[in-house]
Amino acid sequence: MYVPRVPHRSRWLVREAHTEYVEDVKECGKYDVAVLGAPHDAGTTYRPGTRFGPQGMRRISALYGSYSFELGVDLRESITIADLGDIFTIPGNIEKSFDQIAKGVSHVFASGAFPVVLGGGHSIGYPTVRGVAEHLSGNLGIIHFDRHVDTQETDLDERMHTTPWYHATDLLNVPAKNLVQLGIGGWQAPRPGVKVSRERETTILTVNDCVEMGMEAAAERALEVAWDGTDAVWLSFDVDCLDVAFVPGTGWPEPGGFLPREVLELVRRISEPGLAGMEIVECSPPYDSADITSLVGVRVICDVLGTLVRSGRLPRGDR
Ligand SMILES: [Mn+2]
Repeated sequence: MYVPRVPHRSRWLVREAHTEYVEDVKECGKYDVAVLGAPHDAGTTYRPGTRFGPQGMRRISALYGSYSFELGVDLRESITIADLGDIFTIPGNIEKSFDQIAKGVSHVFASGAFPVVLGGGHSIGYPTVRGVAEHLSGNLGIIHFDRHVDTQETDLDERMHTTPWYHATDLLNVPAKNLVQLGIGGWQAPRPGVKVSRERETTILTVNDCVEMGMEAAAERALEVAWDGTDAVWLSFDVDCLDVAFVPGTGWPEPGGFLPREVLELVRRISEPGLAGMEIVECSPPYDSADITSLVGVRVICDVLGTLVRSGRLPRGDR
């Protein structure tokens, strides 16, 4: 199968050289993890630039080693990681880009490699989930970190980055009751989206909810919701769930978000039972300062992969 993409020679975690740039996308199933960029920001409603998110995260990934003292995991020893480059998205065409992204993620997921998608704006949440859900006989849950609900049907009359979960939960095997949304709050959560979240009975945990109940209890609640009757769970991580101080490089920064240590604890806990794949979205290097937003994005990926290794979910047992 041909997945149209832009060859991208820079490699994820390049300093440690434990990722391999894979020219032939048909080979990705030989790896435990496949990183691919979805540089699509045409669905952005205000500050653009997330098309450079994959570049930004790849570049800063060179700062990380492969070993985590806290997790007791060395990724290089434990798993193989391929970087497939970027999916060929069309800057002026949202719907066509959705088809490209869905096709790319579908191919990677079907290959058996764990997909790590570098966004891109949050509009990509719909096609990424579509690409995974089509391979499942059962249902898919979604754990969604964000300050914004992203559940309205359209924005500016299009399927923008404020709308992915309306369309994802329209898919037959992606029930809205298995969508849990962590970190919602502030003055940017649009009322049309909140109305849809209420109607479809998604589960919203605000930052204050999580702080009051504690991160452990919040993660347990998220897992209960996402895994209730589902076969797999997708992780969608919008960097703006963190306080604006930590993520200046994003389209809709919002004060009052999570602290890095809070969000990393949540991410580690929700990854433990396994995931179908993950995406990091809304990282916009043109607005970033000293690459710290990209640094957060890569850190979340490393912690998810490390947790999956530690809990025995990676590498895949069947190879
Ligand atoms: Mn957001």
